[in-house]
Amino acid sequence: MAVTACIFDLDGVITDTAAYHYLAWKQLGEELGIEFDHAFNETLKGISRMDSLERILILGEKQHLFTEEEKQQLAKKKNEHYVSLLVDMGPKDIYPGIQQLLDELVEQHIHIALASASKNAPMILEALGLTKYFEYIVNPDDLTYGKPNPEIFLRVAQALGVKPSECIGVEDAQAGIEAIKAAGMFAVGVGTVDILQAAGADYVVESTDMLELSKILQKNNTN
Ligand code: B16
Ligand code: MG
Repeated sequence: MAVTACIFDLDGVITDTAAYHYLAWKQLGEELGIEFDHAFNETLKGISRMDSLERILILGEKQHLFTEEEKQQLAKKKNEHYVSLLVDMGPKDIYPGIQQLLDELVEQHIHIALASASKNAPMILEALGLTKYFEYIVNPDDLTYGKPNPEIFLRVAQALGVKPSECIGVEDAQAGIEAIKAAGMFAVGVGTVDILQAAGADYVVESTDMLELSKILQKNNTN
């Protein structure tokens, strides 16, 4: 099957914002008396801001202690802290191999789009100097469901006017891989092989410097 589009996740695929999300959630958790570790943080990857907050409150059995408005305020506070941690972000923070992959996709006339759950995604792409590559960026405010629902990936295919079966999705999170597969796309995982394969990834590399377009297309062909 010919590949006409490559759809990227942002956090954990293009750059390492996951570490900053962790710091900001951890601090908010401490203020609320809820402690969590890296393993719990893994379950927040790819999950929207409000859903992440809900998961943290549930962990601390405090989900019923706040009104919807108070939860919005807590999420706002976390986001302000998170954004403040991104001040020095620039092209140096692009993960290895990503710029080359984007250039190869352009050369091969394959559409490039972004399916990130992050409302900060346009600002982050701009800081990285990568906005020009992206033909379409999903606005998470326009979505009803979060990953692992396929809506975000299907929205991209629809916007680009391509068939899901002709799309490749690149993700670091379990929820993201599940979303790509539920959308009927070829899923490339970046991260721990066992975890991402169990989530349904068709091809997994341990780090972004191992992402080679020719290899991905070859794996997609033999799939
Ligand atoms: P924001 P992705 C996701 O981005 C992150 O993985 C997740 O940790 C975060 O909560 C979510 O974006 C929302 O981000 O608070 O910036 O709107 O992995 O889908 O690119
Ligand atoms: Mg991610």
